[in-house]
Amino acid sequence: MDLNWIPTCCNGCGGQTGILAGVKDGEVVKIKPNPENPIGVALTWEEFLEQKERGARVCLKGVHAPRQWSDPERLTRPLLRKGPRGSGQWQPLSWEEALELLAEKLVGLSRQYGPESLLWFCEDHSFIHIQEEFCRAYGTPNFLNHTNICDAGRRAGFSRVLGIERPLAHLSRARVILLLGWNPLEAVKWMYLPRALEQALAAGARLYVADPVRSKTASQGTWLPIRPGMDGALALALCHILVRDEKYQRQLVEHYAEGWEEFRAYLLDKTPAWAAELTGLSVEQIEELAAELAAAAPQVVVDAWCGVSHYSNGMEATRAVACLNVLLGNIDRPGGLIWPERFKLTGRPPHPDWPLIQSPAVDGRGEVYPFAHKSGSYVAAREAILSGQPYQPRGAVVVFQNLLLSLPNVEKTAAALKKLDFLAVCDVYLSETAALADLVLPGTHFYERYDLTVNWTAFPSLSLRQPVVPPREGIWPEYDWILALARRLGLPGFELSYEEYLDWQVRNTCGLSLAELKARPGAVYNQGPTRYEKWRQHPFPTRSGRIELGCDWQPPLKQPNEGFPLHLVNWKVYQHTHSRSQNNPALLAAYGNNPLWLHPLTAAELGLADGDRVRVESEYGQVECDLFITDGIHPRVVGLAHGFGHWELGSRARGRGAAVNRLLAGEAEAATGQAVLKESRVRIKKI
Ligand SMILES: Nc1nc2c(c(=O)[nH]1)N[C@H]1C(S)=C(S)[C@@H](COP(=O)(O)OP(=O)(O)OC[C@H]3O[C@@H](n4cnc5c(=O)[nH]c(N)nc54)[C@H](O)[C@@H]3O)O[C@H]1N2
Ligand SMILES: Nc1nc2c(c(=O)[nH]1)N[C@H]1C(S)=C(S)[C@@H](COP(=O)(O)OP(=O)(O)OC[C@H]3O[C@@H](n4cnc5c(=O)[nH]c(N)nc54)[C@H](O)[C@@H]3O)O[C@H]1N2
Ligand code: SF4
Ligand SMILES: [Mo]
Repeated sequence: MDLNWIPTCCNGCGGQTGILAGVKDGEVVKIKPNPENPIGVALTWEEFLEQKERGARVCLKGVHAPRQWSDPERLTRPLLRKGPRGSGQWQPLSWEEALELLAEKLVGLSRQYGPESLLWFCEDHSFIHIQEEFCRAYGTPNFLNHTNICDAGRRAGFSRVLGIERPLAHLSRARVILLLGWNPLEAVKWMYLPRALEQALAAGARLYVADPVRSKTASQGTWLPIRPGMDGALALALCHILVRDEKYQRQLVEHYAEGWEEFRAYLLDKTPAWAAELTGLSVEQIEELAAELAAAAPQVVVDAWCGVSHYSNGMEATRAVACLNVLLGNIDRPGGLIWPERFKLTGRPPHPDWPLIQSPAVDGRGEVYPFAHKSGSYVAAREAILSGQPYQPRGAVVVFQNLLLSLPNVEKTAAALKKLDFLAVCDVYLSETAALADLVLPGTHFYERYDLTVNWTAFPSLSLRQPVVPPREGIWPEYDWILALARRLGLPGFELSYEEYLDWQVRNTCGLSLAELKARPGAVYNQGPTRYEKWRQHPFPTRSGRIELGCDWQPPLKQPNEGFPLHLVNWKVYQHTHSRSQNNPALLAAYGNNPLWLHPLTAAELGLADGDRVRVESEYGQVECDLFITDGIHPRVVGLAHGFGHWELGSRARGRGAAVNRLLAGEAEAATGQAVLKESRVRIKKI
């Protein structure tokens, strides 16, 4: 078939993989990887140049995204609620009417309660600058984005030690790899990762994966079935052994770090026996791991993602992992943890006529949560709606977020959203969150709009998402209605069209114009080389300018008890993205339900068999699911994939599987406000 191949970036998840969209007669027929974009190729400049001839990769969700674009169940026009919230009665509106209503509501909120009574929630990549600027011009400090339900705890843990929010694991060149609560072969954050791990293994690297579940990544190496929430103990015991045996790498510790003596003292009682008791791993396993890491250092990676940071002790556990990497001497070294150099994407400079925002944010960022990410805290904002403290939020705009299924404790989220005077939601589908709105705005599919992406690679790289087809009839790109709303409200600084705005951003980021970026191969601008050991020239971006060693780890708050004797964990599956992909028929055919995983020994104890229907109960809610008996899970742990249990979104998504967030307490991690998304205890009963 004669297709027109247009370079753009996938947004099936936050990975932003470079793709070429094959378009014919206004239809996205097929997609293939874009080898000019490093995300599907390699982390470092040298490997990117060497490997792009071999092609790039996309994942299954990216391959099947055209099915979501063409889904007849997508929203195509603004909807106004009729009848009670959530009753499912809607009246279609024109965009003119919808924007008039939205403008009237926002003016009303601001006049009656002050602009800070408006909360704005959005995703963390897509057209977020313009949304943040809208909030600044309107006068609310309550701009929040989803980083704080994603990796805010991880960022804070690494940042406190290294000043670097997101060091990147150089897996391909590592000789020993220890992954804690990270499953990059399924929850593929960046499409270069699976290839990098394959390369490391082919070159003889040893892989250890600590996870209560034998994930696909764990099955490629030595699985360490750790007790949930105990990763910090493992990392600290590894530090203890390195110090005890004087096997740590000295250069960074002795010449670039603060807090060494205190940290050393802190480690004294973090013995392998102490960690074995907590983690359920053996002293021998821990000693072996330390010896392997020490022997291969500094060409080693220890990295931790959501399986560690989605706990009440997640920030401190990540901090322990960061300190361990320092002792292994791998910071910004080949085969270690790389300090990424990236382009800095900024919106326009602040507008002189925007108001000075006096009110503090409602979610305690920087105060109650001293190490909060600038994305705020959704969980704390939800608490503020429910409690009216420190002040009462009255309205919310939610763009590209499904708060009902993504936040821990579904009931609480529903109660909070129902309490608002006004809720507007912009989504591709009538999601669970949209279903509770007063006003629903149809969102674009990512084939239908622009965006700029600063890539998570070890060299500056900027890529363009561009419309490969026009928005479906009746849909406005999100940025266009945000600009139109700002103009309607008379807010200064929103005169440019979005293309002009983007042109400004591209020029200020890399010096090219938007047209020049579009014309580049793959619509990408890469600037090598990768530079290592940048700490030789530059201070670490911490307060002291040095590495700051230190940790204050405790076991997680929620331990199983008599009433709720099992841990419940959850994870992402390869075939789906969070709660957004479950109406895609091709992905449902690949993975259509999320059974509860249970170990055969525990099943025998409880008299349960594979395929049984069970009720899972926590202190906060209950769900029903089918059992999947497997020895790929720790015997004291049960687990569910995240993203299922829809009661809205679309006819194919509805009624499949269980929503794990119904079972979670809905707390925030104490230092960062990060949502605690994996720590839970339950009991199960046959029904
Ligand atoms: N297919 C797919 N890919 C994705 C996404 C997606 O939705 N779908 N989302 C993207 C996003 S936004 C992110 S942030 C990344 C996240 O990527 P990951 O962090 O890899 O994602 P998760 O599956 O949430 O968690 C990883 C592992 O932690 C384990 N785990 C749970 N509790 C514990 C524990 O106490 N200790 C340890 N050691 N492990 C534990 C889980 O069993 C799981 O295997 O994935 C990205 N990639
Ligand atoms: N229990 C538990 N909860 C978790 C996690 C977990 O591992 N366990 N993972 C957490 C993590 S890491 C993350 S990042 C968050 C993600 O949480 P969210 O950011 O809320 O992501 P989704 O759940 O996919 O919801 C996105 C919504 O946006 C809509 N949408 C998709 N594309 C577009 C678009 O282009 N335009 C518009 N306007 N709308 C669009 C979708 O239909 C969907 O309703 O979830 C967190 N929640
Ligand atoms: S990982 Fe898959 S879904 Fe996510 S951006 Fe890349 S290709 Fe798209
Ligand atoms: Mo995430």
